[in-house]
Amino acid sequence: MQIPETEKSRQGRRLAVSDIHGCIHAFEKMLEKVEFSPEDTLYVIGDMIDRGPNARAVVDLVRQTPNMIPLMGNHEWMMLQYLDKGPYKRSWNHNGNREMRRWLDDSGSRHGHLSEEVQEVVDWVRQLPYFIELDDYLLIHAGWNLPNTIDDLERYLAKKATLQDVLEDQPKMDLVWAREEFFNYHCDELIELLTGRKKTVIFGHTPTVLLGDFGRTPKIWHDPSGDKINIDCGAFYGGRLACLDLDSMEEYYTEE
Ligand SMILES: [Mn+2]
Repeated sequence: MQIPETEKSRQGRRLAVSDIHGCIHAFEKMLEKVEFSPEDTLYVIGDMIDRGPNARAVVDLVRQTPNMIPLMGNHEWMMLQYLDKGPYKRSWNHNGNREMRRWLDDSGSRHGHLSEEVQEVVDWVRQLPYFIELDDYLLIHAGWNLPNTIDDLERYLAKKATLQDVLEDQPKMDLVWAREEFFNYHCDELIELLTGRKKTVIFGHTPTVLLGDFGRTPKIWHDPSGDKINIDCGAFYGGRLACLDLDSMEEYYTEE
C-alpha cells in the first residue's frame, strides 16, 4: 500500500507503535502520554493480538479510531492460517493465542461459520496491508529476505520495478516473520535505487533487547547505518511499549 503524502498537507504528527500484543493499558497510557489527537496519524505496525491481557480491546480500539492505520503482523497472519486451515494452521497455538482462539471457537470457527460480529473483525484483519510506503519511510512488521532481493537487484532494475513491486514479490510469510535475514543487512542502497530517495524502514517483531545492549530498559533500536529502526521494545515481555514520532524522532515509552 502506498500513501502519497506530497500532495496532501500534513497537519498532525505521524506516530508509530508495534507489537502491542494485547497490552491495552500500556496502549491507552501511550495515547494519553503523546496526547494523541484526531489530526495525528498512528501507524500500528502489526501484532496487536496474543500474549497480553486484552487483545480484543486493542483490536476494538484500533478499529474504532479512523486515524489509526494498522498493518499485518505474524500473529494476525497466524490467526488467518488457523481459520483458513493453512499449512501453518497450528503455529498459532504455540504463540499465546488463548484469548483470540477461544473467541473464534466460541463463535463457531471450528464448524466453519462465525457470528456476524466476529466475521467483521476477521474480514478487517484479512485486509490489513503487509507494508506501507510513505515518502520517507517504509513501515513493515518484520522485513523481508534482504539477501535474496539484493541478489536480484539487477533483474529488478532492468524491469524498472518499484519498491512496492519488489515487496509484493516476496513471500507474505517473510514480511511478517523475517529476522536475521533482514536486520543484519543494509537495505538503504536497494531502497534508494528503487525509489530514487532515502527511506528508513520502521519495523518491530524482534524485541530490541535482542539487538542492542539496553540492560533492563529496552529502547528503540537504530541500525548503526541509519537504514532501519526497530520499535518493538517488548511490551509484553516485561519491557515497554514504544512510540516513535516519525517527524521529530521523539521517543515515548509506557509499561503495561
Ligand atoms: Mn511479530
